[in-house]
Amino acid sequence: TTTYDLAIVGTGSVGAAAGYYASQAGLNVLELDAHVPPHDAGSHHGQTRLIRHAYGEGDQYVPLVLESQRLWNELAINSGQPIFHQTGILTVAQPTTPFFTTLVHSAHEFQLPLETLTAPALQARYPNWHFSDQYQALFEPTGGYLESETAISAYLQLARHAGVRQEFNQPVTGFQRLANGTVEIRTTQGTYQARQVAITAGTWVKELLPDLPVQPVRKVFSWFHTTDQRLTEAAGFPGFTVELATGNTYYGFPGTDGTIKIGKHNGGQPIRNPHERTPFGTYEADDHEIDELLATHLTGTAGLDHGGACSYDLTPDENFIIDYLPGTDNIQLVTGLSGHGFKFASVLGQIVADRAAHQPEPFDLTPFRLQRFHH
Ligand code: PYC
Repeated sequence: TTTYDLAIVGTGSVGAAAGYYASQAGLNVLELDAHVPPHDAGSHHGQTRLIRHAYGEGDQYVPLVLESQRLWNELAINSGQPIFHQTGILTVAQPTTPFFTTLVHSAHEFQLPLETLTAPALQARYPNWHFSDQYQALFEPTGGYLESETAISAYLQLARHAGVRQEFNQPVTGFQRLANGTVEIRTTQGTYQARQVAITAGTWVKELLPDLPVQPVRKVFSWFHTTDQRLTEAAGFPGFTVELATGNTYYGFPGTDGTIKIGKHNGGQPIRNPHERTPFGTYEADDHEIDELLATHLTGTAGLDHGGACSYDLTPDENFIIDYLPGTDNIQLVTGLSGHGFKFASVLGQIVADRAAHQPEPFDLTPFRLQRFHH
């Protein structure tokens, strides 16, 4: 039987990128997934994901996201697909909040373009936004959004052409390290062997590694009707994140095709398995997730069109886990992306591929080690 250089367990956002970059590094790669990606059982569906460069979650993310952006642009060229839309990103919050101050700090630290707008200046530029003077806005012209499913399809197609073996609709049921270090992976349909493994199973990683400090959470997002041209991508309405004084945080995208997609970043329902991730509408609250934002701060929408259900894999500090499985040097783990990971999928895939190919590591990944939870 073949012993693969790298087997990927979970070929979603990070896995699809990892498989492609590993193939480019000359590795013999096996991609596994429980479904046929792109699909809606993970955390990559719903068409779009924001990409922000100045980063309210911490400076440690900026070198990663800048490389990620470079790789997305390269993927757009190599695939001929519209992966990235440079719409800019607007962040609205009270200027004393940690997210706001960290974002401003990261922009200074890495010399990223960032414009500050008072609440009246924000409304003058984007008349649909309404905030009192306790809020300020930050506009980052270089950010925007990614077409998430398009990007995954592009990676999978390029990987397939490069000779990567893709075994989809094949849930992984377990794995073990053999005496010689090779890893044996069992699926519902067979057994495979690989010298290195990357576990990029997203929300469902605990089905393989139940002890990880990762909490799956059901999340919904919604598309609202709009006929207001000012909310559209064509008119220059940017992607956005908003942190209200109530503590609720929202995000959204410029309108396209008569709808605008908006979600709530905090909250959601903790879940234990895929069955508990029920479709949009099964909770009363689903239809009202965005009420607060639309009632007071954003005008121009005209009722809910439809919604979707997705999931986050939250760590206790909402920072990523990028590491090796404890006690191993050939089983990589990328998980706990905590609802802000998609934008990094390209660089995380590159990191997995570099590690598997024993290439030097250009990033400081110590903030993302699993060990931080064991003090
Ligand atoms: O990281 O910008 C983000 C984001 C938006 C929605 C969920 N995460």
